[in-house]
Amino acid sequence: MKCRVCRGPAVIDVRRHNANFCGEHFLRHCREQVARAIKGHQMLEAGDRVLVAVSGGKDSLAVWDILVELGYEADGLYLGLGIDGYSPESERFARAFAESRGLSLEVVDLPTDYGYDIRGAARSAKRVPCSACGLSKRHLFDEAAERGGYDALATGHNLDDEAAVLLGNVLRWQGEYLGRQQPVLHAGDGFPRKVKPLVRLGEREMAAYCVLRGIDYMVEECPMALGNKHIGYKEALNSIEERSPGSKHAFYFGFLDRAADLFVPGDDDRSPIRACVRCGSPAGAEVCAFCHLLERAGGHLPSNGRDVPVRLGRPISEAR
Ligand code: Q46
Ligand code: ZN
Ligand code: ZN
Repeated sequence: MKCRVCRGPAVIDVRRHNANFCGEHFLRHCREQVARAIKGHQMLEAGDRVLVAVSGGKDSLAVWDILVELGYEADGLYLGLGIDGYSPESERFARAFAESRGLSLEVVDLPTDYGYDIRGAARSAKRVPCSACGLSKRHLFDEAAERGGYDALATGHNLDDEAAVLLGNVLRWQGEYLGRQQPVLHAGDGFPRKVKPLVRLGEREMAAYCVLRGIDYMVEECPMALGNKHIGYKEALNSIEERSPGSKHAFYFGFLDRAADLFVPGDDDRSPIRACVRCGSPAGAEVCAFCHLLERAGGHLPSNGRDVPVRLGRPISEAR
């Protein structure tokens, strides 16, 4: 097996591209794919300040590393979910990576800062854990990106993730979700720009990237992921990809090229956005979904010691 670029010994094959790479040229391939995604989907501009949503897993640490390599000013935010046997370990990987690279990482901890954890919130709100988790992450990452004045919020979603989510949405023709399934969502209504720079790279490539870059990451999946539908969709796509390399890429990018626009809501279909009366975040109703979850879970907004709720750092009255 020889590297496509230098004909030296290859360390990885990427069947989707019908190519093998040595370590050096594989890392270059990953950076090029990210740069191409960023340019092709107008995710970022030179000099943008980016907040990276960091979980301690391979994808979020790799995207952070690549963005820094490409010259962006990228800080991390780790959100502790309070899941025993998972959260403390993944936080250690996130912190160790940031320290080893001299990068800035903010840590927000749900139990400490907001008085709830994902299992408890799911139970009291009668939601599945991943739904309570997704809502919390969306709210808190958006909030941190706005508060920090970042140009964009980057997540580590890779091609396998996006293709699996797309399959799930297509199986049930969930138009609203399909309308939001873009590699970039533009800023507006108090929401930050959101970008997914890894959409041109698969899961296996991200694991190889981390190994070659010496990035230690949390290998174990979140225990709540076991048995969720997303994993089933990934397995189904993996078996198709095995027989027909390139299928995931064709499925996802074919959707973006030919169908995604059909599902983007027109201005008349968008619900009006106002400021949540409790936390000031953009909301479709008087109280945002996150504040409802907090209430049900018996949590609280962070306090600055004067019993004034804060948007992590600033009293809410000053935040907006
Ligand atoms: S962290 Fe959260 Fe995932 Fe765990 S509870 Fe579900 S959504 S599985 S990416
Ligand atoms: Zn090479
Ligand atoms: Zn709110």
